[in-house]
This record gives sequence, C-alpha cells and structure tokens, in this order.
Amino acid sequence: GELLTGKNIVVMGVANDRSIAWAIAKSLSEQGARLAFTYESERVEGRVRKLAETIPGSVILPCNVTVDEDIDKLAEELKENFGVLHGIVHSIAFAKGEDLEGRFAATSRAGFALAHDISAYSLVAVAQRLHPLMTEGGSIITMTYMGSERVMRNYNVMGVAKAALEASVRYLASDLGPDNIRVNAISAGPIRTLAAKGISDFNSILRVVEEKAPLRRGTDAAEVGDTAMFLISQLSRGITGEVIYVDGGYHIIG
Ligand code: 0WD
Repeated sequence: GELLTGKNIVVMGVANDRSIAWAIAKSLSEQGARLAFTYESERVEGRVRKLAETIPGSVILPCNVTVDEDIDKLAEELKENFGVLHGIVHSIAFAKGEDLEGRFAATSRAGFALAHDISAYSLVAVAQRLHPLMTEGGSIITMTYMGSERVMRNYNVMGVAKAALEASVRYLASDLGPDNIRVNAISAGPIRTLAAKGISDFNSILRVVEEKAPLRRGTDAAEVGDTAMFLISQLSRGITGEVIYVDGGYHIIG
C-alpha cells in the first residue's frame, strides 16, 4: 500500500537497528513516506546515518532535545528540506541508571528534572516549534509505557515522567486539534532495546509478559511500527489525545 505517499515525517530517537523508532521508520517508509531522521549526538550519528541511508531520499539532521536552539534549527532545516511537515515520531527517553533501580523515594532533584526534561518536556518543545510546519494538518506520536499508571519495579522516575508525557499528549491534542493536528501515544510492551538495558531485571519483566499477556508472547518492535503507521496515516483521522496499547493485551490482566 501507499498510505503515506507525499507525506513528510520526522523520526526522532533512532539509536540503532533495535530502536523502536527504527521499526516505525520502516513501517512508514513501506507506505511511501519521505523521512527525516534526527540524532542526539555524534555518539550515534554514524549508526543513524548508516541506517537512514538504506531508505532512499532520507534526510539526516542533528537534534539534542535538551537544547532549544537545536530544535529551532531542526524546524528551519525541515522547512528548507520539506516545506510542509505531516508527521512527528517522538521516541526519546532518558533517566540516570541510579534512578532506575532501588527505591523511587531516593530520586534526586537533578535526576527527576533530567528524566522529565528529556522524556516528557521534549515532546512539548518539539511540538511547539514544529507544528507551524504542519500547514496541511498532521499527526504527532510518542512512545510510553504502563509504568505511568502502575508501579513497576525499577521503572521509578521514568514511570512518573511517562505520566507527565501522557498528560502532555492530552493537553497538546487539545491545543493543536483546531489546526487538524492529532497527538497520540503508543504504550508498548517491553522490547529489548538499548533503553531497556537501563532497566534492572528486564528479563524477568519479559518472562512475566510472555506468561500472562493474552497473546502469550512479548511485543515485537514491528507491530509497534505498524500501529505508529496507522496513527500517522489518515486511517486514524478520528483519534487524538489517546494512549493506544501495543502489548499483547498485558495491561488488561490483573
Ligand atoms: O521496552 C521498551 N524498549 C519500551 C520503550 C517500552 C515502552 C516504551 N518505550 C519507549 C522509551 O521509553 C522511549 O521513549 O520507547 C522510546 C524509544 O525507546 P527504545 O527504542 O527502547 O530505546 P533506544 O533505542 O535507546 O532509543 C531511545 C533514544 C536514545 O538512545 P540512547 O540509548 O542512546 O539514549 O532516545 C534518544 C537516543 O537516541 N535520546 C535523545 N535524543 C535526542 N536528544 C536524547 C536527547 N537528549 N536522549 C536520548
């Protein structure tokens, strides 16, 4: 199919070929989208470039989301390269390792602020600066996790940041809806990625999901990619401000 022919989409958060953002990029590209990839720093630039070059016509741009000037520059570059923007994929999160284990009660002020800055505020900062490019309407998606609503061992400050992220999705959806810009989140089941390496005891989390989820298996990045494609496409034109679970149904089980 070619559901996204003529659509320009920026994908933020590819770190390597296991990144959820990369699976999303592949699903978008299969439907004919033109993609721009952003990378956080020179540390990941080479890897992102190598991956992006396998999708012909892709643009590769730097953007550390903690730096306002980087996002301003991104807006300028996207305007130059694309003119009109139709979609934003935000697949970015970070917390210090020491804040992803032990007691949440031990979280430092700095650790709390950093996790919220990169994992929640960055969506607001990006939407704020890029939505003016969405002159034909648009769709913004972000990635979240069930630790936002339930206490999940070790997820700690990231669960609190994901709660802020999901609330931000609702407020952004309300603000941008009149411009026909939709904002949604995908709540994915655990997937083995670089970010997941930061979560202590990730293997046992995976085992529990495989045992208890209605589909009796873990979540595959490609199925998150296809849901993201749906949310970016016009097939989902009536959906905004929503959190859609792609977790094999795990979250319904008590
Ligand atoms: O089980 C999982 N893997 C789940 C992940 C389940 C449910 C949700 N998620 C979420 C994550 O919380 C995150 O929001 O999905 C999103 C993507 O995570 P991922 O694909 O699992 O992880 P990864 O491949 O590491 O991509 C996240 C990337 C960073 O990678 P590293 O590992 O290098 O920190 O976010 C990017 C970076 O590339 N990132 C930034 N980008 C721009 N500016 C920044 C920054 N300051 N910090 C991190």
